[in-house]
Amino acid sequence: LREDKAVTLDAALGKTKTESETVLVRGGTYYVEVRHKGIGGFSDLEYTLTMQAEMLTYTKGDANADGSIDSTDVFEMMYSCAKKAVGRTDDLLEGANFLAADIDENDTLDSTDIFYEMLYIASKGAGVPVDWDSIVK
Ligand SMILES: [Ca+2]
Ligand SMILES: [Ca+2]
Repeated sequence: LREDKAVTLDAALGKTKTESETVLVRGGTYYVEVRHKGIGGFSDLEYTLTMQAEMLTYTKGDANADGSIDSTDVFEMMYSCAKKAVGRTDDLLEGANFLAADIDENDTLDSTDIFYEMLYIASKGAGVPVDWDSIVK
């Protein structure tokens, strides 16, 4: 199991229903760990686990999802970074837009992603054959 959990949920015993928060995760294999914190545990407990998944589609680098990768995306990324840096939580890049902006796919939007974005745009503009794999190393 991965140490960094996508989501953790505490549920009460008995006929209860508990819903987790919605989490944004990349495609991959995920595991569910169910455990009881008490002594001895309750291995015969019955539970139902339901998961809902929504597939998000995006184009890497197109942070504002307007169909092109250009300076307006850089602006959106810088604006989101700057707002987050001063503790604001409103109108940050999120969901598919966040995934598109997280160029190096480390689940964080920071100046490194902005650098990669600018390098990609500059290379394209200069007519240099470029793809994300050659940018992100
Ligand atoms: Ca765009
Ligand atoms: Ca990143």
